[in-house]
Parts: sequence; C-alpha cells; structure tokens
Amino acid sequence: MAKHRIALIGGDGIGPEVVGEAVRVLRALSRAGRGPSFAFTSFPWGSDFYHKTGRMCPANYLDLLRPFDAILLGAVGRPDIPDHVTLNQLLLPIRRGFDLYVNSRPIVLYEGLESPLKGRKAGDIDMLFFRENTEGEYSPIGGRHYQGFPEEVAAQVALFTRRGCERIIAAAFEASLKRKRHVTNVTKSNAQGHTLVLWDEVFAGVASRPRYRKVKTAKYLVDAAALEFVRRPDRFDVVVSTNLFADILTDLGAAIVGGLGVAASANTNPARTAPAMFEPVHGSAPDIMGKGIANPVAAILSAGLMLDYLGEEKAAQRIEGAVRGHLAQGNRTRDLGGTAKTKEAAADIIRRL
Ligand code: GGG
Repeated sequence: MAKHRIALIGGDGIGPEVVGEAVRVLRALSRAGRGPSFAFTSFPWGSDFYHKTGRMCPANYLDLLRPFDAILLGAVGRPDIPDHVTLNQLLLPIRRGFDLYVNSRPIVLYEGLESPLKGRKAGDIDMLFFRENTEGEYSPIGGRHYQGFPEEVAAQVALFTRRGCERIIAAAFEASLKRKRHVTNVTKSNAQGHTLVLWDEVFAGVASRPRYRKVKTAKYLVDAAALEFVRRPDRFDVVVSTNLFADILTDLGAAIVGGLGVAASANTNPARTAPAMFEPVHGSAPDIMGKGIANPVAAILSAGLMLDYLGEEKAAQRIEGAVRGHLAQGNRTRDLGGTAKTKEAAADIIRRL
C-alpha cells in the first residue's frame, strides 16, 4: 500500500486543534485495514514561529514542502500580528509558490443542517465553487507612497492574465462534466471594464470549445450573485469567479449551509506539479482557541478532499459518508446547535467510518 507523505501545518488558533482531529480520522482509516497509509510530518509554522524568528515560516518553506504529496493546513492569523502579515507570509505564498491556481470549495446543505434560508432542505443547495487562487485582486503588486503624510497613497494591482483566467475557467468547465453540466460565471465586468471584460471574453472562449458544447452557462454580476445565493441558491451548480469575489461568496455560501464549521477547500494544480494544499475555509477563530469547542468537520472534510486528490476515492467517500451520518444523527458541535466538544464530534465521525 502506497504511503502518502503529508505535511501538516496546524498554524494558529483553532488550526492545530482541527488538524489534529483530521489526522485522527486519517489514522483511523489506516488502521481499518486496506485503508490508505500515511507518513505525517508536522511543521510548527505560524504566529508563534513569527514571534521567535520574525517570519511565519522559514525562508526555504517551499523546498521543505516540495517532497510531500499534499499539505493539510489549519488556519493562520492571530490578533497580535497584523492579518496581512500572517496571510502574506504563509498561506498565500504557498498557494502562489506552488502555483495552486484552483481553489475548489464545495457548498452542500447536508441532512441535519439548518439553512437560515426558509424552506431549504438537504440537497437543495449543492454547488462546487472554483476560486482563482494565484492572481486577480490578491496579486502582491503595489505599494504605499508618502507613508504617514497627508498625501499618502496606496495602490494594489488586480492583475488578470489570459492564461490565469483560462486555466481556472477551464477547470470549472471540466468539473461540470461530472456534475450537472452547468457553469455560472460570476463577474463585475460592468464596472471593471478592463480586467473582467478579459475574464468574460475568456469565459466565452472556453464555453465555445467543442468539448463543452453540452455545458450550459449563466452569468451574474457579483452583487446579483450574492442576492441569488440567498433567493435561489438552487440555480447554481459549478460556479467560477475571481480570487476576492469567490472568497467572499464562499463565506456567504458557507452561511447558507450551516456555517464555516462545515466548509472545506482544496488548493490544487491539475498538472500536479507540486503538493496540493487542503484547508478548512475558516480562519483561526482566536475567540474559541484552546476551549476544545471548535468544529472539526471542515478540516475533516478537507482531509477527505485530500484523499480524493491522492487517488483514495473509496477512503474519501468513507469520510464524507461518516460526516454525513454525524451531521444527520450525531451530537454536533455548538456552532451547529449541539453540545459536542471538538474531540467528541471527531470521535463520532470515526465511529461512523
Ligand atoms: N484556513 C486557512 C485560513 O486561515 N483562512 C482564513 C483566511 O483569512 N483566508 C484568506 C483567504 O483564503 O483568502
């Protein structure tokens, strides 16, 4: 049985707690015989590391991570360090440094979860979001001038390349072939007449490929998409959008299916040129750090996405099935209306594997 080499970066806040539980689930799968086998290596990177060294991780972090098959990351960010430092020194450089341009985020209303949207039940909301992950509004291009003076200026370039647009949009179309053959383009090209007009043109080009002739498409401006997520979320199946828009919309997506506690994500490069990274969508939640009450489901589902990526489809299905059972019948964590502690929720999922 192949041993998958997994790098663990718990990071900050509740990150190490939920990654710890995801690892417990993975270990339980291994023990169950015929399951996948793992070699885990933990990296103590994050805000504590920053206080000791002045950096969130060593300068050669990409070299250290490159030998792994995948990375499982918890969360980054702590109130005593500016958020733009934590994010720009750990999470974003891994996404960019390994060219993990696809950030896929399932948004599923599972049985047992209550949507704040009236009358929505399990199965009514089931989308797969594709977030462009390496450029757009997150491009690290810009700067500040006249710092501290009244005339201070700041500029940040939202950089869109034809190649960058094409590859994420193509990834969304490719995924739609295994779903309902429907892709929604979320844009704002009425206001952003350069970058997002390019984005829309590239979308139209990909949509016209013979391979995707059976794929239906829809287009929403991001503000209208936010409205429709609340009014008619069943209209969406595969959705593709830019780095920032998709980040915001997938939080809204999480909110309509029970919250960030169940929102998983995968950062991948379909050419598999480097290790992919899997992480819950949520952040470090410093307000509940160390209390043992964080919801481990998003991290466990992210580990499931990792297994699927690693070719362990059956094991991935077992994780998803166990999580479904837990959410439908088990004692869930407080954010989902239950009383379970982090470890109890994970133990319930392990029992259901
Ligand atoms: N799970 C990793 C984490 O801490 N995410 C919080 C966050 O702020 N992410 C920013 C982003 O995905 O753009």
